[in-house]
This record gives sequence, structure tokens and C-alpha cells, in this order.
Amino acid sequence: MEEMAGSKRKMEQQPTLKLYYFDIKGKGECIRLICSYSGLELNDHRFSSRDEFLAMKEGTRLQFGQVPMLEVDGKHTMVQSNSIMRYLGKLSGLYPTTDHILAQKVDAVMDQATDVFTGSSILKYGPRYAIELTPEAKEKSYEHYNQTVLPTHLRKVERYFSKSSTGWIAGTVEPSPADFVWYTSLINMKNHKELTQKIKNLEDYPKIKVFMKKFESLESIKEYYENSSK
Ligand SMILES: N[C@@H](CCC(=O)N[C@@H](CS)C(=O)NCC(=O)O)C(=O)O
Repeated sequence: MEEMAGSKRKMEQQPTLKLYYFDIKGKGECIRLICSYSGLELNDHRFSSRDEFLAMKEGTRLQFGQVPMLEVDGKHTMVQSNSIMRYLGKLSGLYPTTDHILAQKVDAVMDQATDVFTGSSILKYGPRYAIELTPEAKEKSYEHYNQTVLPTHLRKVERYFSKSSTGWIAGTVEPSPADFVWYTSLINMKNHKELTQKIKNLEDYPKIKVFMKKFESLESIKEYYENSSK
């Protein structure tokens, strides 16, 4: 990966990019952030209502009925956030295209974010996964997730950061797509109200905390949040 100054790079020619997502951070935010960081122009379409999303879901443009969806040049519709992130990483030079070992590392840590937070998705959106929990079972599961499952995962992620010589999760010179995914996953974790404050404050994970600060100190990210109401 070429070393960049960490600010926006100018792209002579880029495809037109239109993101369809809700007006929340969720799984769309990493897409907005990588575009903002790399200087890719993005039309950030946020549904004005759930009905607008449902109307789109009934049509044929959402391959699996889910968003985020990235429309490219008005004709290609891309879904699955991690694969969209790889695509945008390739467009912007933030995904390793010649070092296949490094690329695998980036992919693995992105997939790991999915694994770490699958539990919280299930607890939040149980019926979507065909899981119906009684309030008591839900409370017990949250306790186990907060006390054991999440800390076990986060300790391993902390170790991963310890091994990085650059502070970025896969050890890349610049943030890779995996850093955008991890940053937004951790922000979403902080917004998940059933998780404990101790977890949200990342009290036991100083390296992850440093990563969050490092990410938020990037000029383009600061600029993005200064101009974003959410
Ligand atoms: N693995 C997919 C998950 C996409 C997903 O769960 N999307 C949710 C919003 S975050 C969605 O579209 N929910 C509405 C629905 O399923 O009806 C990804 O990473 O893009």
C-alpha cells in the first residue's frame, strides 16, 4: 500500500457512488467514513422513513432485501458491507491488492468484527434469526454476553492491536477497510444500550482505546463529524 499523508487524495476519475442506508450509523457508517477519508465522492442517500426502505425492499434492487446498498454508476448494485468496503478499499488504494497475505489479514479482521458482534445482533433482533427470547432469557443472555463473551473477544482484539506496529488493526501503513469496520462496530457497540458502561468505556482494552482516538484524530474524520449531525 502506498503511503499517503492521511488526508483526502484527489481522484481523477471515480465511478458515481450512491449509498442507500438508514439515517443512523449502523453498517453504513464505515462506507461513509472510508469515502470521506479517501476523498471518494459519495451520494449518501438516507431513507427518510422505514416505508421508503420497505418500498425498495419489495422491488428488485436489493439483492438480499438488506442495506447498506451501494449503487455504482447507476447500474451496479452492491450489497454486503464488508465486500463493499473491499471494493472501496481497492478504488482508494487502502486495500492491499498485491500483497495477498496482508489482504487476507485485512479480510480476517473484518470478518472477526462480524463474529464478535453477532451475539449483540441476535440479542437485539432475535426474531430475524428465528430466535424468540423471553425477557428473562434475554436478560440472562445479555449478562453472559457482557460478562464473558464480549470480554473474551475484546481481549483477543486487544492482543491483535498490541502486535500492530502502526496502530492500525492489520498493521497497514494507512487505515485499511478493516479499521473503518472496527471503528464503526465499536461506535455501534457504544450505542447499544443493554451493554455495560465498563465495556462501552473500553476500560480493560487500552490499545483499542488508543486506536479509537487515533482514528478520530484523522483530519478527514474530524471534518466529517464536524459536518455530520448524527
Ligand atoms: N451482512 C450484511 C447485513 C446487512 C443488514 O443486516 N442490514 C440490516 C440493517 S443494518 C437491514 O437491512 N435490515 C432490514 C431488514 O432486514 O429488513 C451486511 O454487512 O451488509
